[in-house]
Amino acid sequence: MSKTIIISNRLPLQLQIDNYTIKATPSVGGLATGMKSVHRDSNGVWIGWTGLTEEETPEELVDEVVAAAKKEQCVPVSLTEKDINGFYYGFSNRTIWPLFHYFMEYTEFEKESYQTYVEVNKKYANVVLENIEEGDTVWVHDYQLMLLPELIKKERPDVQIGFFLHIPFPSYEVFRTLPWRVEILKGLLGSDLIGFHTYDYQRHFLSSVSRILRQEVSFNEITLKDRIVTVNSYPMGIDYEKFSEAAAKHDAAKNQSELQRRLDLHIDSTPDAKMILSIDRLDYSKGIANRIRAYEYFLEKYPEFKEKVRLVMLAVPSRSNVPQYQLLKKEVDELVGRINGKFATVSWTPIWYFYRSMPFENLIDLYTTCDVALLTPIRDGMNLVAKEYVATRTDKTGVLILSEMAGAAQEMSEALIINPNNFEEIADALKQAMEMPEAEQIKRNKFLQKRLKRYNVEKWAHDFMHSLEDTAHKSDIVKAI
Ligand code: GDG
Repeated sequence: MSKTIIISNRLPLQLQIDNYTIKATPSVGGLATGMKSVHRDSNGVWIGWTGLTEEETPEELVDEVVAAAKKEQCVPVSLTEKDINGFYYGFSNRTIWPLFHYFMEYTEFEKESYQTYVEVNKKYANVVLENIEEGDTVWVHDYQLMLLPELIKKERPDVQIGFFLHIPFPSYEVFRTLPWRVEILKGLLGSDLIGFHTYDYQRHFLSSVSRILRQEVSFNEITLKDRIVTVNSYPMGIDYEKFSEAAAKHDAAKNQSELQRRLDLHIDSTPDAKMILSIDRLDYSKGIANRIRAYEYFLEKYPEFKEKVRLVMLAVPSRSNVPQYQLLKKEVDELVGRINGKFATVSWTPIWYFYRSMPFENLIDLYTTCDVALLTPIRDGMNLVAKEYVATRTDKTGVLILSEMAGAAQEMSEALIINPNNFEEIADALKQAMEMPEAEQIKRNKFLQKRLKRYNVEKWAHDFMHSLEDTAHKSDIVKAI
């Protein structure tokens, strides 16, 4: 029976060794939840890294690691500390991530880390090739594995390969600065189908292929010697039911939530103040520092809102080995301290700042308790948080303020769309959100929810897989000519 092989940098479960026992915890990210149903329904395997390096895994536990992964239909790729440093913290997160998010000044071009990226992509390829059987379909995910499609295709031209990029694909003028631009494009063209969140990323990619590789591109197809590569956009959805049901349950429990308790206890004795939510990984692409400055500007421009609003900011620790992330942490800590110091009164703290990750229930607590979500990425492939916030608004109230630089903005025009560099616009949107009549909030969210419910993550995965099946027919036609 043929199966689908999913490959991503990390497995959907994280393994840890505690006192010589292996513990598995499920990953919480959008990719993990999104692909769960494809993984479950396709009798498939998921290939990726467990989170444990070879150095952290005692020899006698290696088989147990494999067995723990196998229980969840996963196959681990074994990586060393050096691999992780060069491949993940190096080329993936110091070259590709900043470049593809237009942070040219943060982008490092280091030959050595690129070489590790090549080596590690080969390690993934070897595991894939060991697990492929005739008739299988392969779905590769994200920017850490852009060489993988070509490595697999070379050995197994009979297998259909799909690739999905979860981050933006930059414009040709930015992409062309990469010393390994040809290798990356050729790596991706090993796929039969390449998917992006938006039409713009798709367009940028096609333009790079035609200008850098001088390859003929017509509409959304690239014709190679022996096959056709299809390129299309598939905006990723969320597990709508999971979020809306959790929110309904939360509402019914009339909550003893952490936030509510704090307010009831009058720790901050302005319980009626409106709450503005901000949730992201602590990443420079998410525009967190800008957001705090824009909030400061809002309090200056509209002082009547002092003591009437509060920014609840969850910043989830991320990639803390990369210097830019350490600098950002320092900047955000200082900004929060400065603004709280500047505006706070005995009874009011303008920013509640949490630097940690939270369990799912607390996340739902934040989504359902906050009146406004303020998401201001400088660049963001999609931004699932925006979609999750809307999905949890069971009574349809709540206002989403969203950066036009997030892929999600293209499908969420009923939100208040802002330019994250324009503090004037953000301050005005905040005022508009504070004053928006409930009927208008409900009207906007009704449209948004309808769309999110219809195009959920299962539909997204299904559409991609369906298009991938179609590419097989196209290739048969090319071969026949
Ligand atoms: C990349 C692209 C694209 C966050 N904090 C906690 C937590 N989360 C969950 C959210 C959401 C996910 O993590 C974050 O997804 P985003 O889409 O917002 O951002 P990235 O992590 O940067 O993801 C992005 C995405 O891939 C998918 O293609 O949209 O543009 O950058 O699901 O709920 N979950 C829990 N605790 C937390 O503290 N449980």
